[in-house]
Amino acid sequence: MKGAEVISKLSTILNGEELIVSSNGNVSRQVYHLLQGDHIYLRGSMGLPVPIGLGLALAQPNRTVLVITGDGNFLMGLSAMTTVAHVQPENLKIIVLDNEIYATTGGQNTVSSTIDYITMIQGMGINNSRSFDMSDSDHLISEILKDTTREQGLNVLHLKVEEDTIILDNIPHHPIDIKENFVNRLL
Ligand SMILES: Cc1ncc(C[n+]2csc(CCOP(=O)(O)OP(=O)(O)O)c2C)c(N)n1
Ligand SMILES: [Mg+2]
Repeated sequence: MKGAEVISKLSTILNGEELIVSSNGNVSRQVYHLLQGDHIYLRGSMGLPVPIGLGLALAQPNRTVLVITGDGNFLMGLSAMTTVAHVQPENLKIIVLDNEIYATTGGQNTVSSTIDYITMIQGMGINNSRSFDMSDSDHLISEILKDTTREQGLNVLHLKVEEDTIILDNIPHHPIDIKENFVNRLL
């Protein structure tokens, strides 16, 4: 299963009220096309989906904040996970789509293949984290995604996914317009 297929499944599970922060590159482009809505689609700013998701979750405690991030982005912003673990925002859910590469920029390897994500995340103090290898099996993806997005409390879902072969074009909106549309949604 590829990251795009996971995101496509999410479209049948989310209720439309969630505030989504998607990582720059192909992931935000996939979220833009497959989930739609006035969400935060990062462009250029690699490593920031978790820090932005953390701030948003604290500022909007009554909304579910869903971070959808590639592995390269997650690892680049890893230090923010220590703050997430410390603060434990109840309304924050993080999905890591781990294809073990920087797919957007040509498929260079990330260091994901040698990282035990769950040990690392638990070591920070986040108990509610799960990992599934979707690269050779679909497992029960709908159930897994329902659990992650609807369960009470902070949780992190790490999914090994197959390499995306289709790299989408840039989102046809300026970052300022993306931000304004998102902010208007909160008013
Ligand atoms: C600081 C910084 N370094 C590099 C880039 C170029 N860049 C854009 S997307 C991307 C890859 C992101 O990888 P990942 O989060 O794993 O997503 P994938 O492309 O695999 O879907 C890179 C290296 C950037 N935008 N900013
Ligand atoms: Mg990746």
